[in-house]
Amino acid sequence: MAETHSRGLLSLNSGSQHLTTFVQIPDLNVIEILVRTALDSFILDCQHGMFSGSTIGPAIAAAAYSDKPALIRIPVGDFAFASRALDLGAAAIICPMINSAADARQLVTFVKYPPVGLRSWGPRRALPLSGLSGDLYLQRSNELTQCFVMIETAEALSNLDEILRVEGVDGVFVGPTDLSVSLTNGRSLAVTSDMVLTAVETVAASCRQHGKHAGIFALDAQQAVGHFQRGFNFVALAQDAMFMSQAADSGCARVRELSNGSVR
Ligand code: 3PY
Ligand code: MG
Repeated sequence: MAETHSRGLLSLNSGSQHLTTFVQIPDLNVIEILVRTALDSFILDCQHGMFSGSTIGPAIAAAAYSDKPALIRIPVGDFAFASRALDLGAAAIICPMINSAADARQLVTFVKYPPVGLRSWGPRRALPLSGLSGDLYLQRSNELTQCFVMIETAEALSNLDEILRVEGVDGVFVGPTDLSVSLTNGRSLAVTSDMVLTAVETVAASCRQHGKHAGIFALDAQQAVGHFQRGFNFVALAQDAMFMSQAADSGCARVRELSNGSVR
Protein backbone atom coordinates (compact mmCIF):
# COMPACT_ATOMS: atom_id res chain seq x y z
CA MET A 1 0.00 0.00 0.00
CA ALA A 2 1.36 3.41 -0.89
CA GLU A 3 1.68 6.16 1.67
CA THR A 4 -1.62 8.07 1.83
CA HIS A 5 -1.51 10.45 4.79
CA SER A 6 0.17 10.75 8.14
CA ARG A 7 -1.94 12.29 10.85
CA GLY A 8 -0.72 14.14 13.91
CA LEU A 9 3.02 13.93 13.33
CA LEU A 10 5.35 16.22 15.23
CA SER A 11 7.32 18.36 12.80
CA LEU A 12 10.27 20.17 14.37
CA ASN A 13 13.49 21.59 13.00
CA SER A 14 16.29 23.62 14.54
CA GLY A 15 14.52 26.88 13.67
CA SER A 16 11.08 25.80 14.96
CA GLN A 17 9.32 27.83 17.62
CA HIS A 18 6.79 25.18 18.48
CA LEU A 19 4.26 26.00 21.22
CA THR A 20 2.64 23.16 23.08
CA THR A 21 0.99 22.71 26.48
CA PHE A 22 0.40 20.04 29.09
CA VAL A 23 -3.10 18.56 29.17
CA GLN A 24 -3.85 17.01 32.56
CA ILE A 25 -7.66 16.74 32.51
CA PRO A 26 -8.53 13.49 30.67
CA ASP A 27 -11.67 14.66 28.90
CA LEU A 28 -12.15 14.79 25.13
CA ASN A 29 -13.96 18.12 25.51
CA VAL A 30 -10.65 19.65 26.57
CA ILE A 31 -8.88 18.32 23.48
CA GLU A 32 -11.78 19.50 21.29
CA ILE A 33 -11.40 23.03 22.68
CA LEU A 34 -7.60 23.12 22.50
CA VAL A 35 -7.29 21.82 18.91
CA ARG A 36 -9.03 25.02 17.79
CA THR A 37 -6.47 27.28 19.51
CA ALA A 38 -3.09 28.49 18.23
CA LEU A 39 -1.27 25.69 20.10
CA ASP A 40 0.78 23.48 17.78
CA SER A 41 0.42 20.26 19.80
CA PHE A 42 -0.52 18.80 23.20
CA ILE A 43 1.34 16.80 25.83
CA LEU A 44 -1.06 14.37 27.53
CA ASP A 45 0.33 14.12 31.03
CA CYS A 46 0.45 10.65 32.55
CA GLN A 47 3.07 11.68 35.15
CA HIS A 48 1.41 14.52 37.08
CA GLY A 49 -1.89 14.70 35.19
CA MET A 50 -4.91 12.38 35.32
CA PHE A 51 -4.39 10.71 31.90
CA SER A 52 -3.88 6.94 31.94
CA GLY A 53 -3.31 4.05 29.55
CA SER A 54 -7.05 3.81 28.92
CA THR A 55 -7.73 7.53 28.31
CA ILE A 56 -4.82 8.48 26.05
CA GLY A 57 -6.00 6.46 23.00
CA PRO A 58 -9.17 8.46 22.19
CA ALA A 59 -7.41 11.75 23.08
CA ILE A 60 -4.50 10.99 20.72
CA ALA A 61 -6.97 10.17 17.92
CA ALA A 62 -9.05 13.33 18.59
CA ALA A 63 -5.92 15.47 18.29
CA ALA A 64 -4.56 13.59 15.28
CA TYR A 65 -7.82 13.82 13.31
CA SER A 66 -7.59 17.59 13.85
CA ASP A 67 -4.06 17.36 12.42
CA LYS A 68 -2.41 18.27 15.72
CA PRO A 69 0.10 15.93 17.30
CA ALA A 70 -0.38 14.44 20.77
CA LEU A 71 2.77 13.77 22.77
CA ILE A 72 2.68 11.62 25.88
CA ARG A 73 4.55 12.28 29.12
CA ILE A 74 4.89 8.85 30.68
CA PRO A 75 5.11 8.08 34.42
CA VAL A 76 8.65 8.01 35.89
CA GLY A 77 10.49 4.80 34.99
CA ASP A 78 7.51 3.18 33.23
CA PHE A 79 9.27 2.56 29.94
CA ALA A 80 6.74 -0.11 28.82
CA PHE A 81 4.09 2.65 28.93
CA ALA A 82 6.10 4.43 26.21
CA SER A 83 5.69 1.49 23.78
CA ARG A 84 1.98 1.34 24.53
CA ALA A 85 1.54 5.09 23.95
CA LEU A 86 3.33 4.82 20.60
CA ASP A 87 1.11 1.87 19.62
CA LEU A 88 -1.89 4.12 20.35
CA GLY A 89 -0.51 6.77 17.97
CA ALA A 90 1.53 9.13 20.17
CA ALA A 91 3.68 11.44 18.07
CA ALA A 92 6.39 11.55 20.72
CA ILE A 93 7.31 10.32 24.16
CA ILE A 94 8.50 12.63 26.91
CA CYS A 95 10.14 10.66 29.68
CA PRO A 96 10.71 12.30 33.08
CA MET A 97 13.78 11.95 35.28
CA ILE A 98 16.31 10.56 32.80
CA ASN A 99 19.55 10.95 34.73
CA SER A 100 22.16 8.94 32.85
CA ALA A 101 23.05 7.50 29.45
CA ALA A 102 22.04 4.08 30.83
CA ASP A 103 18.54 5.41 31.65
CA ALA A 104 18.30 6.90 28.15
CA ARG A 105 19.46 3.66 26.47
CA GLN A 106 16.89 1.66 28.40
CA LEU A 107 14.12 4.07 27.36
CA VAL A 108 15.20 3.87 23.71
CA THR A 109 14.88 0.07 23.72
CA PHE A 110 11.13 0.61 24.30
CA VAL A 111 10.53 3.46 21.83
CA LYS A 112 12.51 2.51 18.72
CA TYR A 113 12.32 -0.59 16.53
CA PRO A 114 15.51 -2.51 15.63
CA PRO A 115 18.26 -1.81 14.81
CA VAL A 116 18.07 1.13 17.27
CA GLY A 117 15.89 -0.42 19.98
CA LEU A 118 13.69 -3.42 20.74
CA ARG A 119 10.16 -2.00 20.45
CA SER A 120 7.68 -4.83 20.08
CA TRP A 121 5.37 -4.89 17.04
CA GLY A 122 1.68 -3.97 17.53
CA PRO A 123 0.87 -0.37 16.42
CA ARG A 124 -2.87 -0.92 16.95
CA ARG A 125 -3.98 2.74 16.48
CA ALA A 126 -0.71 4.18 15.18
CA LEU A 127 -0.86 2.24 11.91
CA PRO A 128 -4.27 3.52 10.70
CA LEU A 129 -3.35 7.06 11.85
CA SER A 130 -0.09 6.87 9.91
CA GLY A 131 -1.78 5.76 6.69
CA LEU A 132 1.26 3.56 6.02
CA SER A 133 1.53 -0.13 5.25
CA GLY A 134 2.91 -2.29 8.06
CA ASP A 135 6.34 -2.56 6.43
CA LEU A 136 6.55 1.19 5.78
CA TYR A 137 5.48 2.01 9.33
CA LEU A 138 8.11 -0.41 10.65
CA GLN A 139 10.80 1.18 8.48
CA ARG A 140 9.82 4.80 9.14
CA SER A 141 8.43 5.04 12.66
CA ASN A 142 11.84 5.45 14.32
CA GLU A 143 12.15 8.77 12.49
CA LEU A 144 8.42 9.68 12.48
CA THR A 145 7.98 9.32 16.26
CA GLN A 146 10.25 11.18 18.64
CA CYS A 147 11.89 10.40 21.94
CA PHE A 148 12.49 13.24 24.42
CA VAL A 149 14.32 12.73 27.69
CA MET A 150 13.58 15.06 30.58
CA ILE A 151 16.62 16.76 32.07
CA GLU A 152 15.56 17.85 35.54
CA THR A 153 18.25 16.92 38.06
CA ALA A 154 21.84 17.89 38.85
CA GLU A 155 22.83 14.31 37.96
CA ALA A 156 21.24 14.60 34.50
CA LEU A 157 23.08 17.89 33.92
CA SER A 158 26.40 16.30 34.77
CA ASN A 159 25.69 13.43 32.33
CA LEU A 160 24.17 15.61 29.61
CA ASP A 161 26.73 15.01 26.86
CA GLU A 162 26.59 11.22 27.26
CA ILE A 163 22.78 11.32 27.34
CA LEU A 164 22.71 13.40 24.13
CA ARG A 165 25.04 10.90 22.43
CA VAL A 166 22.58 8.02 22.92
CA GLU A 167 21.26 6.89 19.54
CA GLY A 168 17.47 7.16 19.46
CA VAL A 169 17.27 10.21 21.75
CA ASP A 170 15.80 12.88 19.46
CA GLY A 171 15.89 15.70 21.99
CA VAL A 172 15.57 16.79 25.56
CA PHE A 173 12.79 18.43 27.50
CA VAL A 174 13.85 20.46 30.53
CA GLY A 175 11.73 20.40 33.69
CA PRO A 176 12.82 23.68 35.32
CA THR A 177 10.80 23.07 38.49
CA ASP A 178 12.37 19.72 39.31
CA LEU A 179 15.70 21.16 38.21
CA SER A 180 15.31 23.89 40.83
CA VAL A 181 14.27 21.31 43.44
CA SER A 182 17.39 19.29 42.65
CA LEU A 183 19.86 22.19 42.37
CA THR A 184 18.67 23.69 45.69
CA ASN A 185 18.52 20.31 47.39
CA GLY A 186 14.79 20.60 48.06
CA ARG A 187 14.63 24.24 49.13
CA SER A 188 13.15 26.13 46.20
CA LEU A 189 10.83 26.09 43.19
CA ALA A 190 12.48 29.22 41.74
CA VAL A 191 12.41 28.38 38.04
CA THR A 192 13.76 31.82 37.06
CA SER A 193 16.68 31.92 39.51
CA ASP A 194 20.12 32.61 37.99
CA MET A 195 21.21 29.11 38.95
CA VAL A 196 18.35 27.44 37.06
CA LEU A 197 18.56 29.75 34.03
CA THR A 198 22.33 29.19 33.73
CA ALA A 199 21.70 25.42 33.71
CA VAL A 200 18.89 25.87 31.18
CA GLU A 201 21.21 27.82 28.86
CA THR A 202 23.82 25.06 29.09
CA VAL A 203 21.20 22.51 28.02
CA ALA A 204 20.14 24.62 25.02
CA ALA A 205 23.78 25.05 23.94
CA SER A 206 24.55 21.32 24.31
CA CYS A 207 21.47 20.39 22.26
CA ARG A 208 22.62 22.75 19.50
CA GLN A 209 26.07 21.15 19.52
CA HIS A 210 24.64 17.64 19.30
CA GLY A 211 21.99 18.59 16.72
CA LYS A 212 19.13 17.54 19.03
CA HIS A 213 15.80 19.24 19.73
CA ALA A 214 15.52 21.32 22.88
CA GLY A 215 12.20 21.60 24.70
CA ILE A 216 11.28 23.14 28.04
CA PHE A 217 8.31 24.00 30.27
CA ALA A 218 7.31 27.66 30.80
CA LEU A 219 4.82 28.89 33.39
CA ASP A 220 3.93 32.02 31.42
CA ALA A 221 4.43 33.88 28.14
CA GLN A 222 7.44 35.85 29.41
CA GLN A 223 9.29 32.67 30.37
CA ALA A 224 8.33 31.09 27.03
CA VAL A 225 9.80 34.01 25.02
CA GLY A 226 12.99 33.88 27.12
CA HIS A 227 13.37 30.16 26.42
CA PHE A 228 12.87 30.62 22.66
CA GLN A 229 15.52 33.37 22.80
CA ARG A 230 17.88 30.97 24.62
CA GLY A 231 17.59 28.64 21.62
CA PHE A 232 14.85 26.21 22.63
CA ASN A 233 12.76 25.17 19.61
CA PHE A 234 9.91 23.63 21.55
CA VAL A 235 8.18 25.22 24.59
CA ALA A 236 5.28 23.88 26.67
CA LEU A 237 3.29 26.86 27.91
CA ALA A 238 1.45 26.18 31.19
CA GLN A 239 -1.27 23.52 31.32
CA ASP A 240 -5.02 23.21 30.75
CA ALA A 241 -6.15 23.87 34.33
CA MET A 242 -3.89 26.95 34.57
CA PHE A 243 -5.36 28.39 31.35
CA MET A 244 -8.85 27.89 32.76
CA SER A 245 -8.20 29.43 36.17
CA GLN A 246 -6.19 32.34 34.74
CA ALA A 247 -8.96 33.15 32.22
CA ALA A 248 -11.62 32.97 34.99
CA ASP A 249 -9.58 35.24 37.30
CA SER A 250 -8.82 37.78 34.61
CA GLY A 251 -12.49 37.78 33.46
CA CYS A 252 -13.67 38.47 37.03
CA ALA A 253 -11.03 41.17 37.55
CA ARG A 254 -12.10 42.85 34.30
CA VAL A 255 -15.79 42.89 35.36
CA ARG A 256 -14.81 44.61 38.63
CA GLU A 257 -12.57 47.07 36.79
CA LEU A 258 -15.27 48.00 34.24
CA SER A 259 -17.91 48.41 36.96
CA ASN A 260 -16.07 51.35 38.55
CA GLY A 261 -16.38 49.82 41.98
CA SER A 262 -20.08 48.86 41.84
CA VAL A 263 -19.20 45.13 41.54
CA ARG A 264 -16.94 43.85 44.34
C1 3PY B 1 9.23 20.46 35.75
O1 3PY B 1 9.32 21.69 35.63
O2 3PY B 1 9.86 19.78 36.58
C2 3PY B 1 8.35 19.74 34.86
O3 3PY B 1 8.31 18.54 34.90
C3 3PY B 1 7.50 20.55 33.94
O4 3PY B 1 6.40 19.86 33.54
MG1 MG C 1 9.37 17.61 36.45
